[in-house]
Amino acid sequence: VEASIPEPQRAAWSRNQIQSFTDKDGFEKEVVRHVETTLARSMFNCDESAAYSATSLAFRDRLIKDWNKTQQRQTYRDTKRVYYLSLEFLMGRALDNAMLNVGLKDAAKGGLADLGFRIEDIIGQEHDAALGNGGLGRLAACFLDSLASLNYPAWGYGLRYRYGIFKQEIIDGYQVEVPDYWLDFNPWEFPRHDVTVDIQFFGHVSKTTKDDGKTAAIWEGGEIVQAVAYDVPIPGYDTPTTNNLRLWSSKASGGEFDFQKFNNGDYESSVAEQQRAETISAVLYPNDNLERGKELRLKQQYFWVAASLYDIVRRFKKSKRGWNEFADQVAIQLNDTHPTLAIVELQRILLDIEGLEWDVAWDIVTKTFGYTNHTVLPEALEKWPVGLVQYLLPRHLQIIYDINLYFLQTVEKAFPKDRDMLTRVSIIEESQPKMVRMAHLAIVGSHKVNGVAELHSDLIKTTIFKDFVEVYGPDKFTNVTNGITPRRWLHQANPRLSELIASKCGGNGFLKDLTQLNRLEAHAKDAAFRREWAEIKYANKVRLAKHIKNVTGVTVNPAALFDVQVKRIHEYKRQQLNIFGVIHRYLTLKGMSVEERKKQLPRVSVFGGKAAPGYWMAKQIIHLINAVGSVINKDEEIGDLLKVIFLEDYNVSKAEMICPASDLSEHISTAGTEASGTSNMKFVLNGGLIIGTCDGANIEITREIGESNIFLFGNLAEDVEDLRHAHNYGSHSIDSDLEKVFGTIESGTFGTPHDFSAMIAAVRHHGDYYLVSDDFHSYMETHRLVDESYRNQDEWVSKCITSVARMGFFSSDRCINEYADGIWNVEPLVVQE
Ligand code: OAK
Repeated sequence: VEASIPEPQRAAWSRNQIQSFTDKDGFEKEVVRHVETTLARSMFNCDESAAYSATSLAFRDRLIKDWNKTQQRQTYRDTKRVYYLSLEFLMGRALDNAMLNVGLKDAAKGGLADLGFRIEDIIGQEHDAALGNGGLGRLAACFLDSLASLNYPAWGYGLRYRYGIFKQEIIDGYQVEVPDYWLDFNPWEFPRHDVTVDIQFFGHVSKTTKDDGKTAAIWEGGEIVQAVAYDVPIPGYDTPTTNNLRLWSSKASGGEFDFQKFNNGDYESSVAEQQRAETISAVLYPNDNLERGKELRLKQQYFWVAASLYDIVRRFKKSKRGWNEFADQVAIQLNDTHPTLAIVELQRILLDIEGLEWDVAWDIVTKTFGYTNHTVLPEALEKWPVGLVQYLLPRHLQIIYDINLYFLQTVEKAFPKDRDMLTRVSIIEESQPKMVRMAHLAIVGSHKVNGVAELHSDLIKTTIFKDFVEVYGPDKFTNVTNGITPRRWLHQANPRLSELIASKCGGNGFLKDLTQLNRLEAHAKDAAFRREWAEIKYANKVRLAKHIKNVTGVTVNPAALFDVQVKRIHEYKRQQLNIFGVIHRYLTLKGMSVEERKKQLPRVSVFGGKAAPGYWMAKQIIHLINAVGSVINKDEEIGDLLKVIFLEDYNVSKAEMICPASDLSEHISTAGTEASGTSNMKFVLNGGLIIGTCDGANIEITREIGESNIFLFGNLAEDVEDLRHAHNYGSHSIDSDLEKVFGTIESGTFGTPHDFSAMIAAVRHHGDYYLVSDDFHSYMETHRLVDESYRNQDEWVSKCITSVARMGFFSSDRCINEYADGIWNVEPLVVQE
């Protein structure tokens, strides 16, 4: 609705709107109506799937109203908006979240019970929206939740992949990838066939002389692909603000297929063209912290960025403001370098289409963008061959060269005669072939660059972006430590704990101001409270144990210590260290007398996570975990003392079940490699303790919760370089306990030793880049401390309560407020109901 429609008219419309349900009976009526009309089924054959659909539609109807009003309010008030550009949004399920955020879950629970359903079963029907790989994508989803909950006028922009991250099956201990077709029935998206953008690729650039005698570039020819908008409502918690996530889907321009070709009998090629266009948004690249440089990936990036910018500029132009106000109205955040072409695209729009002068345009561009870096791993830093960019986006390459030229001129002035400096900071890498360095382009085109935890933000300033700190000074670089949404990761995932916390924190206020958790601290020594707390943890473990039994057939004892490592499988995250540690534990148990064994603490080691399909070593790690599990889990001498479980297809909804059930979780990356980590926060918030290295956000978690509440081990980031150097150029002796582990693997205990020889060789013969051997002893010692500590349950539970009480800092609300203040300069839009 346009802002120009007179207020009385609008008020009349809203009075006449159908009222949404507000209680159980109203909800039931809506469900029946949707089953019988929308789904065209009778209530007599309404199964769980139909009940899920109808429940979702009932809540969706409610959301739509808030959503429309939010969009109207934001248009009418026309304040500055934030645009979060992310190639990944790992949303998980929407229904439970919508019910909680709207505040009518109890009504739905009662209504579904009346209709003969259990609400958990209905929630469980939903397919995860898994349009992301891991940390970066899930962070984007938490940010959307916080932006809406805090009433910021904000949009997410992404791609509507037909296939999200693959489903993982474990067959004979190996990962097998199965396509994730998730769009069968998705009530949470709204196709906007009227919101389309034509996106150009290839072609050539010519010059023309304008009326004023100046020359302008014209990008012509090539091919056009159409972007179609699909909108997903993002409800805030306990607020009517419902923001929009806009995902673009690709389609051949000019309709279904080319009728000309069809009529000429060339049916195949007309369909082929359509399919080629649709390929752009077909599949999410399944790599985490790794860039493969595929042409289709670059096409995806430009397609999404160009459609989003067109949309943003179109919205800005409606306000009839001058370009000098653009950066006061628009903040665009780049989630890593994937959307960096947006910088070039905005410069192109301002220069070639709007006719602004270069300097005027560039000033607007740099004031508009902020860039968040999410990794220091060299293999994840994006670079594109100049030739590929030239071929796909000829005009953009020219602009990149100009950006680089002007940038290098300023560097040259500040650092005269320092050729090396110019070579190092250049956006173009003078390699064979030449490459465009996207991180450099992102830094040059943004007014702020941030890392995602203190250590990480310090590291980017002293390593990969060191030269840029010299060029721009330190103020351009800042830190915003990651956070998580307590709505999903506590209230939704762990309702009983959330309720218990609310009973001591004066209600649900902590869900919007997580620092209120500190009111719990006084209760850590209260024995009755600790009992209730422990009872909830136990119940959560029973639930996970049932799931484990269902999917693996293995019985685990819920009284055992649940030791969990779930995240993408990557050598730097060191699942190999964990499984070597498990083998060591097994050997130790095997070496004990029956009497001694009886004194040991039972453990369940739970692993989960996907390996990128092309990451061979990560797949070997999965195989080893499964091979070890199948031997240990059958060993009757060991019984409950040790079980090793690999849970297949780890995803957001499984995380919601796993986090509440862990006693100990592992965040054991080589120091200096994990930018932040966010599951560390989820596990602590759910009353589990951490074993971890001094890496990423573990460091700040330690500072907040206290050193006595976390099990830290291993070498520090500052020592990593020297250790690696020593491995390669000095002597490298392997920890003797680790050698025993290797010996056991090599003896064939876990199947054909050859399968695992590369993993062992990586430590023994190839420089042990991830410092597995260096940290092994300290890791095992620390696990012994964990056992000791867990024996004293009173103390353990008070540690857990104290930790939760001190986790207030790690809310994504705090994080979003820091971005809003320090980078975007935007204010919440207060809702007057
Ligand atoms: C993925 C692709 C390219 C670059 C980085 C990533 C990524 O997922 N990085 C992760 O981002 C998270 C959110 O900031 C961090 O918590 C993780 O430590 C980091 O690995």
